[in-house]
Amino acid sequence: MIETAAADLAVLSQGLVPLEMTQAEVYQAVQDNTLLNASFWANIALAGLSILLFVYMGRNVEDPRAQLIFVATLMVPLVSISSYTGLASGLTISFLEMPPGHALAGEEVLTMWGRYLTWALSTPMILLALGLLAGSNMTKIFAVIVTDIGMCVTGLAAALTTSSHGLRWFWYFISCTFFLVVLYILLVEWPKDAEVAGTAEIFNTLKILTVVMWLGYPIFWALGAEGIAVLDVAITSWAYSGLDIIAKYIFAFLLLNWVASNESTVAQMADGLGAAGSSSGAVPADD
Ligand code: RET
Repeated sequence: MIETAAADLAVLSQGLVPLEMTQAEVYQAVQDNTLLNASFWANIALAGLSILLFVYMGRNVEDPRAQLIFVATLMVPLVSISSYTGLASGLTISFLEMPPGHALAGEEVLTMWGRYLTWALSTPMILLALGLLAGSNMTKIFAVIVTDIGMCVTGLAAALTTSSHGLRWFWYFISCTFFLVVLYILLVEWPKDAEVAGTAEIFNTLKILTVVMWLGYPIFWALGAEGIAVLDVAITSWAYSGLDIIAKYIFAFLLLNWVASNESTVAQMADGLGAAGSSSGAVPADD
């Protein structure tokens, strides 16, 4: 207590402003940046509309597997509305001083760390829905979800590291390695499963949409204020918000629309959910 007060006094006596901003000050900074604020509110509105639409679309779905796809997909706009409310209120934004070597070294950069945190909740739901659609076995669903969470959490670490510029990029590299595993399952494993399950056509459409959109996130991270800073904070935020609109709401609409009109296909799908090691769903022989 006394030490903290002494440290505060030392800071003030040197004429320095303490780095920490109050939540109200961060909120004011967001309010003052109309373009940035709009990138949050556009998504709050779209997430709200998506929730209502998806609940309506799923009202008659009865098959448990189709229902699970609906529940997982519905979680995406639910997490999104919370995520963007956290950003719009300043709760999940911090101003961080960039380390030496960074393009904005010594400056305080607005960091939307809440995005990376909430991706760790929304992206596993997208992957669960896709894995169920492909008729994946449990092992692949588990593997893709844990590596995806690893990607988001290490991406969060990259954004929050202020001690060393090199370590920011090392975290980024680790996150990209996790991402490669996710891409491998999406591009190599699940297409084969979807072929067997009879859902290849819709799966491949959603796979392309997902892979193309998801590749945009690490690119904009690298170009934005947290990376090499060629894009300003509001533009980067709009880039993420735009990707979110396609990767979440449009993706979810296409998936749920297909599931609602092909419920019987989903109900009859051969899958490996009961047998962790196989993709056929066959009961293993006991000899
Ligand atoms: C980061 C930076 C570090 C390297 C990589 C990233 C990838 C992020 C991705 C995010 C996808 C988010 C979605 C959100 C929907 O709610 C963390 C930007 C690889 C792929 C689809």
